[in-house]
Amino acid sequence: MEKLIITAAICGAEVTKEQNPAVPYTIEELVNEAYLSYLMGASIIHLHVRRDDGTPTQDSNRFKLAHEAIQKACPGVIIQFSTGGAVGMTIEERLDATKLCPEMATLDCGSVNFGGDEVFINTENDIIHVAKTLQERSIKPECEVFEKGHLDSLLRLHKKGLIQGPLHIGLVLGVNGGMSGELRDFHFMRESIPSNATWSVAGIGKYEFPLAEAAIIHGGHVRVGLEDNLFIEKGVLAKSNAELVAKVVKMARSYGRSIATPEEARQILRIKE
Ligand code: KMH
Ligand code: ZN
Repeated sequence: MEKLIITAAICGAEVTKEQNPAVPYTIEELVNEAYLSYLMGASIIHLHVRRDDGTPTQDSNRFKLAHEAIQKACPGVIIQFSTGGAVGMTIEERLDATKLCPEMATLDCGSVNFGGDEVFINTENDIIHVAKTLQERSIKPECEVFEKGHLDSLLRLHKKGLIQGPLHIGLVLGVNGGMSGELRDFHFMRESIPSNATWSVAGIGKYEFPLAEAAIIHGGHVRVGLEDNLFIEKGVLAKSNAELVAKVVKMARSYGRSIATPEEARQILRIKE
């Protein structure tokens, strides 16, 4: 089976140090979390940034600091900027950092409730606009889908030529308000992905490791990290992102799947085509 690409989502925009002190805020903390995850086997770093007080920001100056420092600490690693940012940011604010032309960035393929009054808004015009911006800047998108309608929208827009392939799809399952991370739902999503697309799964909260295992078995790729889940096992906080990555590496080895280097990940994702 193809080697496994592990993405480390080290920070996110919603989780806080109050929930888990290992959540990185400062540039130094971000770089440290990225570096240890990379050493452990992550070939992609999914990157959000924060102000030192933890406030999420999409400011390109802040991204520049993190981007350059992570590139220096983790030679060759693929850095994937979030264009999702935090709930409530405008689409232009969310795209600000893409002017730095990172190798990858997310393309969120639909709107979803994020609990309480929070709605993560991605209108069809937003999706088309982000896709066009990424294409103009030669940035490989990871097309994030939180439920089946997002996947259908993505495939429809791809067919119309508005989202460029080769497609790499990130299933994000288990968000409160999105599709659950139950295996039945995972299989429905997986089976709906065209065979010429690559895909990865991020299970939120308790779904992180069951879905990582399912992806390993079924030939997909895996995203883990404190953005998605704060616990290494039920009731035990993860000490670092690297600890979460290490658990996936061990799991992959137990199924005979070896881990892709960043260069192998580029080939699998056809980044250089
Ligand atoms: N923080 C969420 C509102 C992405 O990175 O593109 C959006 C998110 C998705 O995390
Ligand atoms: Zn994210």
